Amino acid sequence: MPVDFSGTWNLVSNDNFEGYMTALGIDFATRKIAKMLKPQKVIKQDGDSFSIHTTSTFRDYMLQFKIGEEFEEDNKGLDNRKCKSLVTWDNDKLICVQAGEKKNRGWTHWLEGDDLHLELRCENQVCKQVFKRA
Ligand code: YOG
Repeated sequence: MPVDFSGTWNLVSNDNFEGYMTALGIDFATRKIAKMLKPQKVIKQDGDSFSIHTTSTFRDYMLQFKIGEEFEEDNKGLDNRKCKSLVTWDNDKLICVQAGEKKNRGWTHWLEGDDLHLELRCENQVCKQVFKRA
């Protein structure tokens, strides 16, 4: 049985989100707002199909994908750059590679104890987020 990320998760820590946003070219004013947010993730996992809905008081972002199937991602409301994204399993970790203009862009999700972890990567910046079940 694979791990199950399904559930509603609240952000509890957010390390170097500023560096990650700067690498994505997010402007100063938007970064100041974004770093105050405590986003929630609602994850639905059904076999190889996932939806990850990240919501906040400022912007929302919805992602749907199937493991092993490359898709066009528009990052609408984030940096708005299009990329070709692919999510695969690496043991119990969910790994997304976001190929496009930005080098080394992607993210990794995994569970640790009762917590959901997320590493967000762009160029030479790594943001580390931890979520707890709502
Ligand atoms: O998650 O890709 O779970 O999509 C990353 C924000 C902030 C908007 C959030 C809104 C990057 C202004 C999504 C925050 C900074 C700043 C709540 C992370 C860009 C713009 C939406 C992500 C994956 C993995 C699923």
